[in-house]
Amino acid sequence: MRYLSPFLLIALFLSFSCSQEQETLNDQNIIPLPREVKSAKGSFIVDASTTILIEGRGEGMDWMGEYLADKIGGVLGSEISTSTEGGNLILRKTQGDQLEAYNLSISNEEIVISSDGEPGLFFGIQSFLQLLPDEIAVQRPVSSAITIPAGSINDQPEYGYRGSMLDVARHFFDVEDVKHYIDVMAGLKYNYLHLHLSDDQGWRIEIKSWPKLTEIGGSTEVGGGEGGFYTQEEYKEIVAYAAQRYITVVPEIDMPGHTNAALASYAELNPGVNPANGILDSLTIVPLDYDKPKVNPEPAELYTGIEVGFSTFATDLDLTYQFVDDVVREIVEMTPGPYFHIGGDESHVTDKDDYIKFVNRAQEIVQKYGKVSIGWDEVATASLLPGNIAQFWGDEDNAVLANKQGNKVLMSPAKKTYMDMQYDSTTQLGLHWAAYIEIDDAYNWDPANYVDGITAEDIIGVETPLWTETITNRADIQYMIFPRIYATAEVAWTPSNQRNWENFEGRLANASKRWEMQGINYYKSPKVNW
Ligand code: TNX
Repeated sequence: MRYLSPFLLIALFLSFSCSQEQETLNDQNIIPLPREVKSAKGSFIVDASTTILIEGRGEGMDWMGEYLADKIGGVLGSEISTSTEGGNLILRKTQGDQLEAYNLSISNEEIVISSDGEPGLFFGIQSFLQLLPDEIAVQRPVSSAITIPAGSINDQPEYGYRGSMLDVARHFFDVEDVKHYIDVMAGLKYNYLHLHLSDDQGWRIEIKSWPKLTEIGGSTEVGGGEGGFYTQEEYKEIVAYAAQRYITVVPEIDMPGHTNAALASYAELNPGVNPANGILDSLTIVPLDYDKPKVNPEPAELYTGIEVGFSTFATDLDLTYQFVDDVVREIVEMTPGPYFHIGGDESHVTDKDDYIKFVNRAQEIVQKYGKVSIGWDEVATASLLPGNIAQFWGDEDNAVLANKQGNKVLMSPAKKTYMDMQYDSTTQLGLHWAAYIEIDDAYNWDPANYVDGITAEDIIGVETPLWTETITNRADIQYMIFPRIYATAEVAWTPSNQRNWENFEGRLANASKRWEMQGINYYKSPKVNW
């Protein structure tokens, strides 16, 4: 008989005394809620003899098998093996084009997770992991035999784009923090990570042809801290870590506004001194007067405050477009996903015609390098190229404008999805210019009827951004996203006629047991019976 360590014995005892194993298969531990969960007679016992069978070839299949074996091994307290010949926990890649849909079926003899695509298999694994004991969250051995009630889950997402944005420009977060963020997203079946890589306060991605962007522009952040940036190697590491979890990175370079960090790095990108008033235009709210000759542009000063809307590129300079071309080219070379985000928000000191001219040219550059542009909803005031996306955050007219041009909308209403918004008036972190967003507010809305005239067909999906003017470390990130990132995951995945706040609230309380074990700094909303 295998030697049982005292630790494992205690763990076994605890598992009997506070067993959380389910009697029948149900959805009470699964977020986002699956389409269909059916229970059946019987159960499957996962133990050291369980073998993962990998059926069907594909780039990520072996990794996925190991990932699952690792997680299960952690709660069993013993390793389990993977095989391509035989086994009773089957990862089955099937023929077809439903790459995100999956089926999970549990009988006395076997468990089968099947999908036409690797993403679907990965999502099936996430649902399966949520059926296992909570100790899975910390890889703590709990029982040498785990009973899973028989039944089946049939599932597929409502929207193809389920994203979250992390602002690494206002405060910089290192690679490990980003990986932590990715892990949270992966568990909730998100598939796009939007990285806000530049803003007035910082430039966070190495561009080899313009090295001062990070040398100078990356040297500080809101509040005057030391800032930071990702080398190209680090960025590739983030992209690869995300890709392994079936998450596609969407890089954003915000322009022509929100560009002070670039303007501080290179004098020649500045509009220059406006002779009309003698003021450095990029630091004023005075509209530029392009008819007047520019004199001696000076670099902007680094900026560590949180006001927005004071900076702009010189939209009439050829050099500006050479710069945009270089930046887009270098980032595209490292970005396998289909999208490049050009920002375009709050360019309050760019003349309207200049703004349109700039957005049109930026889109062409992105298209030249083979990517589809996404821009904040203001870009719909320019001429969107076919297929480009407007990310709705506040102005409904802009969403409608995009729709009229035949372009799709990505839904990020600030009043529902902005995780930097405070929960209520007592929240210490965050802002509240758009709204206070309690967990039920983040849950109770429907992307398909939020904006008049924009329906499900007009939408590619939903994204929940975390802006970080007030967020300085990982604990802060956790406080703002737990639990709201769970709510938006379900808004994006589960059809709205299946969603129900009371039911979600119960599942959220169940999920919090894992956060407690992991030491996650979550917001204990009074709306939830934790
Ligand atoms: C608005 S929403 C912004 C960001 C800020 C955020 C703070 C959008 C496209 N722009 O620059 O960080 O509000 O909540």
